[in-house]
Amino acid sequence: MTTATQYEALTNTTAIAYAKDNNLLSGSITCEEIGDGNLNYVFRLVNDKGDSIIIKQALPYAKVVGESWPLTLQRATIEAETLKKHGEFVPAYVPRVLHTDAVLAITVMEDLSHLTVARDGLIAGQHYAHLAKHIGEYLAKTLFFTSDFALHPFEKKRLQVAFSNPELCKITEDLIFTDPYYDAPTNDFEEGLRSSVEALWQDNDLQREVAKLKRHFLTQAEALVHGDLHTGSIFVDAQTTKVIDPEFAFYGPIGFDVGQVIANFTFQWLTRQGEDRQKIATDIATVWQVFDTTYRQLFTKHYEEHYAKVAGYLDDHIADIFVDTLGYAGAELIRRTIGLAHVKDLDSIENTALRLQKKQQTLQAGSFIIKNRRNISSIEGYLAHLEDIR
Ligand code: SR1
Ligand code: MG
Repeated sequence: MTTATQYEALTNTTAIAYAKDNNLLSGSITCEEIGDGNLNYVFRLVNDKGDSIIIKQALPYAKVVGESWPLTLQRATIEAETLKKHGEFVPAYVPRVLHTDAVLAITVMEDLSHLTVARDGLIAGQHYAHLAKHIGEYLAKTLFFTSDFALHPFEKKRLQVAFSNPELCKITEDLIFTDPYYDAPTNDFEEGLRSSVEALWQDNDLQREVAKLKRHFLTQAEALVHGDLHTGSIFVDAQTTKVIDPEFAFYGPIGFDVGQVIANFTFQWLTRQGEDRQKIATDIATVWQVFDTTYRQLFTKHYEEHYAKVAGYLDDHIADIFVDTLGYAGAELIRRTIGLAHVKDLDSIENTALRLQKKQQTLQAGSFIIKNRRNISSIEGYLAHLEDIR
């Protein structure tokens, strides 16, 4: 094994040398950089026996913007440690971490390239029978078991410090909760949306509610959240679901992860019709129902404090998570339409009039659920409101 003393960005050639030096792969190796995300390099290495690994390397800046946006390398450690921590509770739903290197900001993982990025599969019209159930279970277990309900308070606070992730949180604070709500230079929207966007900037009721969501995001250290749980962070096939990329992980509100998932399924709901749309509606309901049922079971079995048995306490807690979930889902819908980082679900619609219509609907849905989240009491109620979007 070799130990680097200073950071250096890998190339295909040095990635192969790294794998050999660290006994990660032997034989004749080929390597390809396959990363399509906003922040990192992802190298896939294959040897002559067909064995393969992934080497993910954080860059010292945000790839989506360039070297003018420096970014901490510490996020590689956060990502690897989150995969390991979440893997204690849902080993089936996260990739195995094979090796880490804090100096080079490298995480070596099992290769999941036989699976499809869920967003790409869904855009191609696929439907994955187990995806929603798996994600509901992933959410309930990772969030419950890293919360105060499952951990001794000393261990919870130790983890909260270990997973302090201020720079990546700041990106979320700006890109999700602030920039889309004023004329920020990071925003990126089509001219055809300008009047709708300016209406959001003038909507005091909306701004008032987003300010509360931001404060909640900043202050509610409930569980070790993934922090960027969109469908581009999920690999899938008919049987398997794997959640990747938790570099934005930190101790935050439970509803943030659940809301991002619901929003990203909602992009699909908005862009599909008929039976295909109905399948996504069922997925949205399943994510919430499986999360709700599993989280309740875990709470009932594992939470042992005096307040565990207080009638109504668990119901109130779940109701609070649901309200947060809707608020964060609304914020994700809006930022992915007019903020810096978009989603292919909307941007890949070729017909301009249709694309603008879907984006308007997304903004309408996001704004409505943020402002009315406390009056929507069930996931069916959420889906019924989506049906009213014109
Ligand atoms: C500068 S990073 C932009 C976005 O990409 C990541 O995947 C997160 O979603 C972040 O908000
Ligand atoms: Mg990511």
